[in-house]
Amino acid sequence: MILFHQFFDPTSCTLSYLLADPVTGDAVIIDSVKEHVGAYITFLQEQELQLAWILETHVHADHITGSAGLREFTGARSAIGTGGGVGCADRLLNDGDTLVFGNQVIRVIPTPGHTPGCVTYHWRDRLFTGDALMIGGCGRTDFQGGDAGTLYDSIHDRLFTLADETLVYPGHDYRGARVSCIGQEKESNPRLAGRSRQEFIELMANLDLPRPNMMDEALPANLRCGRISAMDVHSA
Ligand SMILES: N[C@@H](CCC(=O)N[C@@H](CS)C(=O)NCC(=O)O)C(=O)O
Ligand SMILES: [Fe+2]
Repeated sequence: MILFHQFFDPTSCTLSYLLADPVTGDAVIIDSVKEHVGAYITFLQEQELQLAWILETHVHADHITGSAGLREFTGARSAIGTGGGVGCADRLLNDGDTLVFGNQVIRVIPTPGHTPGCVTYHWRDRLFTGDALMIGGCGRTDFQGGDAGTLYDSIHDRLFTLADETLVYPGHDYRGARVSCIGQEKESNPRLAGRSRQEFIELMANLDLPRPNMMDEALPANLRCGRISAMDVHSA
């Protein structure tokens, strides 16, 4: 039985993850994408898994979460870091909280900076870092309450203190990479390696990135746990 599956959404370059307990068949999905809810459900059925948790690493600006559809079809509960302003989630997560599915445990590590409510999920030998630490990159800090100094501290104090061999599975990759590890990012991440906190803040202030294409529809929908409102279409 499958324990771990990585999904890729080519439109937003989002990486989503399905984790499952091989004994009980309980599963968790991290950072689902609305357009792929049908594919996730087919996958769960084929693998005879029951979805227990729908987890978000943060309020996404570039795609709409699959949370609403998954909750409706599977009855699974949703969870997101506290501080993200998402009151509709079934559970709001704090530092050190644990999520249990079958005999598996996920630990919550707050990693704010890209947004104030960003969390990293730690399961077994791997981290799901969302848009805190990416492979050879990191989340931008120029909107959604982002703060480069806070992101630097999250990465250095909460992630780079973990064992070098801990695997890093990010929320996005724009260059075709799929997995890294803490040791590799410490040594060779071009935004971080050899840079002081002040240098990192300066670099992040000058990235000059275009806004995500879907930002205006994604943000309000994700703040409602993925439920679409006629209001969004109206105001768009
Ligand atoms: N062109 C992309 C923009 C993607 C983007 O801004 N991604 C955010 C994550 S929500 C980010 O932090 N990117 C970091 C980077 O590009 O260095 C889109 O429209 O989706
Ligand atoms: Fe993001």
